[in-house]
Amino acid sequence: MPSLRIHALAVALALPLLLPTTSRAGETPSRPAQLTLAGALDRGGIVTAARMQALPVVTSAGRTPASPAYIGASLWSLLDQAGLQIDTTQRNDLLNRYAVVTGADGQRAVFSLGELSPHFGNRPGLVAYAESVRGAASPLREAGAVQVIASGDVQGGRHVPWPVRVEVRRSASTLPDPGDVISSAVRVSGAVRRPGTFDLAALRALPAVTQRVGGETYTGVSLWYLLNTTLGLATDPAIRNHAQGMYVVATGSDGGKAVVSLGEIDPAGGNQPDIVAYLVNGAPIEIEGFARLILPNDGRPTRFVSNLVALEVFVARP
Ligand SMILES: Nc1nc2c(c(=O)[nH]1)N[C@H]1C(S)=C(S)[C@@H](COP(=O)(O)O)O[C@H]1N2
Ligand SMILES: [Mo]
Repeated sequence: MPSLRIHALAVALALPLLLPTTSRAGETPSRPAQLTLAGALDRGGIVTAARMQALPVVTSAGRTPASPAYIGASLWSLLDQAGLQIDTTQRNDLLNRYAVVTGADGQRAVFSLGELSPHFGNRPGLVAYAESVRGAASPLREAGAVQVIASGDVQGGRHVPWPVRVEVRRSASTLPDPGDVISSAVRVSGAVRRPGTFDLAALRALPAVTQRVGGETYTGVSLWYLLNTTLGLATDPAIRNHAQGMYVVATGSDGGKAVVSLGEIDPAGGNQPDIVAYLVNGAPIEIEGFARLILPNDGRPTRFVSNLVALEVFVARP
């Protein structure tokens, strides 16, 4: 609605009051927490008002007409503007990277760059600096001048009040190129309680799910079910929303990798219907190995790791 956009711009113009306008070293912060961009970025550093204002204003509708809509910039645009560093010697290196958002209370939320990128997941996240109730916009007052929200997540999804740091990293997977074979089993390891190796028979023994992507019908096992129910995520119950700070790396037999954040697939988060597929149109996948990762809502199939050999679950380190 146009009125919301005008209000959003008015709030954006008031941003210098909310965010630091300079980033001089040694300056005492006027607020208890500032948002800093760090890691594999050409232009990291403090997120100033000028930086936020340079980005397109986006809004995220509230759950009901009475609940607040959030106003801000997309997390993707903020990171993209800061110059994402990509190793061009690695194929699709962007998809082997993630951003971890840390709140002032230490809470962490992981976003894969694949889910944020408009070319792949196109769920760009929101760095909100204002809210709007029934068309009247005002700066965020509670829980920090900005908040990071996965606007596509369902209730209970990733939401970091008072974010102090967004760090971009390559995944922690160190699996070498396994030798470009036709895969016949996938090893699931890392932060799961019952790590194991699954061949075709083991996958077929789990509940089957079907997803249509483009013109194809894929049959397989829900990635969330496999990790959370079959293997058991090794979450720490003392850490609130611990799974939000975790991610899984799929590796193919040619060394191709893709990161999926657990927040993407958690039914209480992004609720994405991603599967480990072993049939395409009712027939074995074969040439692409015995199994392949399928992310039905990705705009292109680059994360559809074929000849799957490994799924490694990681907790993003602090
Ligand atoms: N293991 C592995 N999987 C991979 C790739 C790869 O190089 N290695 N390429 C990806 C890319 S870039 C694309 S476009 C799709 C192609 O899948 P399709 O042949 O089903 O279209 O596979 C994806 N899966
Ligand atoms: Mo591709």
